[in-house]
Amino acid sequence: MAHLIDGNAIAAQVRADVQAEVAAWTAAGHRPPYLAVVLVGDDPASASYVRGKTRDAAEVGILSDTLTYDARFSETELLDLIADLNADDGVDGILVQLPLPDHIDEQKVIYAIDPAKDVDGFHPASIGKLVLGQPGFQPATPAGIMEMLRRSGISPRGQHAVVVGRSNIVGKPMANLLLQKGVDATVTVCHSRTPDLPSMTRQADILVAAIGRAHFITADMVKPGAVVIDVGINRVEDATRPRGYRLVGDVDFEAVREKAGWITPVPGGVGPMTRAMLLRNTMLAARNRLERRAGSR
Ligand code: BQF
Repeated sequence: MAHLIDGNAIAAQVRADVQAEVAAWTAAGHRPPYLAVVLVGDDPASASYVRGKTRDAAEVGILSDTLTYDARFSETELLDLIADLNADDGVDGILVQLPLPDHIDEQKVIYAIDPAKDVDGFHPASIGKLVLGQPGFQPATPAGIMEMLRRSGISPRGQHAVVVGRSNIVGKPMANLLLQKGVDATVTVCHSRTPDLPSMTRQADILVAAIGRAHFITADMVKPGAVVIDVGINRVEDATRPRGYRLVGDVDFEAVREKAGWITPVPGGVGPMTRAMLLRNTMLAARNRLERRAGSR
């Protein structure tokens, strides 16, 4: 039976660390870090993610506002808003909740955010630094997974990590973090068009599942004793639940937990870590921006 990696508990540790950093920061006479959150459209899941993020921010002493617009908000209006937030010295971090409505080009929006305020780590400048192994904003989900491994005492050094999924937000940055000097995993990236996926995943000492399909990773695809990290958040119908559905990951949890050495649950695994790493990036933004202003004087 696998050890459970408790994302709620580890995220609470990270929040406590950020809370202490924020307290020291304000005690030194600085204003608290400030995060601007932009929510466009009426996707209930997005609204719920945003509420979770701003609740966590408040808990650790980070100030935030959520700027909410209906789905008719235009791309131009959004780009103008981002320009205003970029120019506002009181704003440390800018988070535009994804996905955006179809008439808005996400890439244009991501490029428009000042890289110094890119707390989601999606700007090409942030991704470039990550790939080059330089310090900067790291996308919260893969950064959260690295933190979970560290705090669980799991070292990727010399391990074969197999990442299933090649998104810009999870799969690609995850593979790059595992490849970093000092982390030293050997990394394979697989995706929906990989032939004979089970033969690949069975080679994984560390398996990261970021496919977006419920129960996709079955026990026969997992090496005995492997570390299994489940990034999926999928709704499956469940008449016994008040909302008529429940959340499951990309991993067939009940079967895989019998075979794996370590496993993350859904909910309560990677998701809470994603939220916690946003707080860390926001503290970093406040620190870096102050340093930059001091340096330019
Ligand atoms: C948990 C996201 C798909 C598309 C856009 C805690 C989150 C999720 C689950 C969360 C996600 C997924 C986020 C749990 C942020 C992760 O207890 O298991 C937190 O807030 N997430 C998002 O902002 O946009 C998404 C998934």
